[in-house]
Amino acid sequence: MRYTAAHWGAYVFEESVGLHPLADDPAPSRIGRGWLSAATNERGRVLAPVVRKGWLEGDRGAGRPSDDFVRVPWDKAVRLVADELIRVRTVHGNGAIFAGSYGWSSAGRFHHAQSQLHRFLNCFGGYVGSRGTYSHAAAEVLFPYLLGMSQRQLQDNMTSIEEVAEHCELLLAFGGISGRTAQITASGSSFHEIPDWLDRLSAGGTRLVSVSPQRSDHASAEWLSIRPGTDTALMLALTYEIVASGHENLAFLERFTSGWPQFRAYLAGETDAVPKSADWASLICDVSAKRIRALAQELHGRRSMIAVAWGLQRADHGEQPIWAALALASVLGEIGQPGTGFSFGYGSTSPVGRPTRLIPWPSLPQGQNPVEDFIPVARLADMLMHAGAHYRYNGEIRTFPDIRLVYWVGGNPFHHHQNLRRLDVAWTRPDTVILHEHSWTASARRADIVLPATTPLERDDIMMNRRDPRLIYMSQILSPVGEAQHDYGIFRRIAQRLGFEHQFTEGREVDAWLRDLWERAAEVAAEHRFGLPDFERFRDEGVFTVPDAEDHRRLMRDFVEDPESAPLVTESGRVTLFNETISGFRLADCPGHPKWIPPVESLLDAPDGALHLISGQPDTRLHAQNDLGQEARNDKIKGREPVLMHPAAASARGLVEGDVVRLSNARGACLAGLRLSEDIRPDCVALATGAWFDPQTVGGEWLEVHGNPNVLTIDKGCSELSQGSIAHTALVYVEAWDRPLPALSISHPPRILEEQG
Ligand SMILES: Nc1nc2c(c(=O)[nH]1)N[C@H]1C(S)=C(S)[C@@H](COP(=O)(O)OP(=O)(O)OC[C@H]3O[C@@H](n4cnc5c(=O)[nH]c(N)nc54)[C@H](O)[C@@H]3O)O[C@H]1N2
Ligand SMILES: Nc1nc2c(c(=O)[nH]1)N[C@H]1C(S)=C(S)[C@@H](COP(=O)(O)OP(=O)(O)OC[C@H]3O[C@@H](n4cnc5c(=O)[nH]c(N)nc54)[C@H](O)[C@@H]3O)O[C@H]1N2
Ligand SMILES: [Mo]
Repeated sequence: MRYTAAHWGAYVFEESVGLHPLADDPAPSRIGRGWLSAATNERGRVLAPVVRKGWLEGDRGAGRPSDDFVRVPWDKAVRLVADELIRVRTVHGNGAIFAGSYGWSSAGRFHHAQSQLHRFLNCFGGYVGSRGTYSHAAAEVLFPYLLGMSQRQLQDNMTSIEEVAEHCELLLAFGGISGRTAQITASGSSFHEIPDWLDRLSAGGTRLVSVSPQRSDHASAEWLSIRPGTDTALMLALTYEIVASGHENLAFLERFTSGWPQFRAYLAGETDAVPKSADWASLICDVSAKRIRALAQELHGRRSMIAVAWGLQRADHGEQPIWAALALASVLGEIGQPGTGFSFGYGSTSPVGRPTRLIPWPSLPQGQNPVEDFIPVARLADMLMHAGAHYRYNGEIRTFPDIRLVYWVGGNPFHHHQNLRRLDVAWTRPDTVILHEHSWTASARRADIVLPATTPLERDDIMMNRRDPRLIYMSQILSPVGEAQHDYGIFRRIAQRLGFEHQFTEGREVDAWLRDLWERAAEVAAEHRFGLPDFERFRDEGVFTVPDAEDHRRLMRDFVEDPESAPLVTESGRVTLFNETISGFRLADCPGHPKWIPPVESLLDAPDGALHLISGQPDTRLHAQNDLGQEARNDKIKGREPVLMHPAAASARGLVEGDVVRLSNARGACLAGLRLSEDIRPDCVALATGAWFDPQTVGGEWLEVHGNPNVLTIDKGCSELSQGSIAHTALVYVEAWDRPLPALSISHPPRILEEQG
């Protein structure tokens, strides 16, 4: 039997059936159903190396993305890439090469695209990188100040969901806990336990209250429908009401936190004359004051967990809901107790809180990057547009580099970035964009040199996830499509031309690298007191199951048991409810304690007819991956991405289910297919991310015709502290589209010319 794996699960391949999930996966992801059809859809695949015609003729960017491509032989493509790298390095230096290359690429350990690129460019003298993620940039910057740990450490030590099921009486989940997002585990997973766990929670008597603009997160939870972007106000009010009724846990606050007096003064309104009461918050968050007060009383009397989904901080001032939630949990004083306290990211991906032993499996060594410069990941367009400009980030004043060459492997900025129309303008600035892709994504269409990569189905690799009890040998299942090669092979050829092949490959073929990874994995296993089979056996059997994999964590348990001997690595050794360092940065958009700051755009001051746009993760695919696969296509309405709207909002606009609608705001406009649902607030619409970006000129107007929400989102940082993406903060207008439906252009490859002579 041949196995393979993806971020959405592990699979067995059989010629007659195709891919099917492992038999004991309790809730296989639907995303896998679209994988094979996407990978084998030749109209979606990059079949050969191509170069933009204008670029070949000397144009340095202006023709992106409208030019045709010219198909070139591999040797020529390799030469063009090598020559251009040399030119840029010679004229501008390595600091002019941007290779942050953010993106999820595929699950295998060896063919991890971004690691391959970074290893390659480190041999070449380095590159400007990026810091943080689109997933949780605000959390990454904030948690070290608040809790003295990185987001990763926090996640690794997250209280086990089993403990929550056993001990928690009230799970208050901001942003819900959703089986939709729990389909995914970065770098692969052999099972999906969250839906099961949610069922057990309710069966076991844990009350789950989901605070969200959408009910969809968990059917049996109580739904507290909140106006998006206002959770901080609700959290502050819950805290205020608990204090007002004299139920704050002073013993916990005094022993385990610092800055309570400053934060309490703000809550009480001593600093701004605004007590953060339920009456105050209810006008902001649209939850009744009575309900807020009742919830405050329910919380303090019960063993409760304050859970925050990642999505909440992907918003303007995204630091605040995290900090306010932590403050609420501190006032309740149950942090570090079994199954209660504070959590971040349950369900946002599957492994958060997974009761499985953490094993730090090895990965591909990337070498050292001699260039120190970086940007916060979501400041991409700002960097390209404003070389030399200053900006603030995490207490520093930094300067945007002058980028002449962009090299991207394993990511899709024209999926993930906000305000794509702006990015399209910024993207004309660099001289050259080089990209490896297996699919004709919007980013591939906007590159000067596109090199065809294989998908994981076309090569061997190993899935080794730090938090999965199984290791999977990913066997090649398909022959490479067209002239596709794996990224390692591509880099090897370019490295050869540049004269550092041996440094890049260390003389190893793929098989030797996989064996090397396996040998290093065996050392890690030995440290964890178990053995791995030899490589051949693992390859033949396809699966290895880690023995005694069960492990339960409890966030901040040691600290709470003994704060003197296990202090947090923060400025006070405790949870900082007021943080001197952050306060010292003097940022208006992120002061020294959790604070309600109205978002740049929100329903609170929305013009008539405006709706809040939620653009979360798609149920049918991973971001923009597999958008041409059957599962995503079957879900579309007249070929457009479905947008979810409340029936009342639809009838007010004369719209019915199945209509094509136009969503617009000052930044852009897109079409989508209307789907009605009572499970969303009437003042919100939800359009998932990931429909392939397909801008066209229709009737003289710029229009994205497929349903990509990032033509509507705002390209601005959460704050000058974290500079994270604010994808969830945007207002839109929705109206009927009664003009002829423009054909999609992204379901066909771009025009590719044969090279002349
Ligand atoms: N509006 C809005 N926007 C968002 C978000 C949101 O919530 N709302 N979420 C954000 C978040 S959290 C994230 S993480 C980002 C995700 O953004 P991305 O990670 O950029 O999105 P993907 O579609 O997963 O892009 C990965 C690309 O890698 C390619 N690929 C896969 N395997 C390989 C390989 O082996 N080699 C090469 N060369 N390429 C490969 C795939 O074809 C795909 O195009 O999006 C962000 N954007
Ligand atoms: N199927 C699928 N799963 C995925 C992914 C995918 O592409 N497809 N991507 C993975 C990745 S990279 C990431 S980072 C995670 C992201 O995981 P999350 O960030 O948790 O996912 P989102 O869908 O962005 O948001 C979660 C929920 O937040 C709610 N929400 C939005 N705004 C607000 C608000 O202001 N207040 C409250 N209370 N709720 C709000 C939305 O209704 C949404 O249901 O998902 C992962 N899982
Ligand atoms: Mo993400």
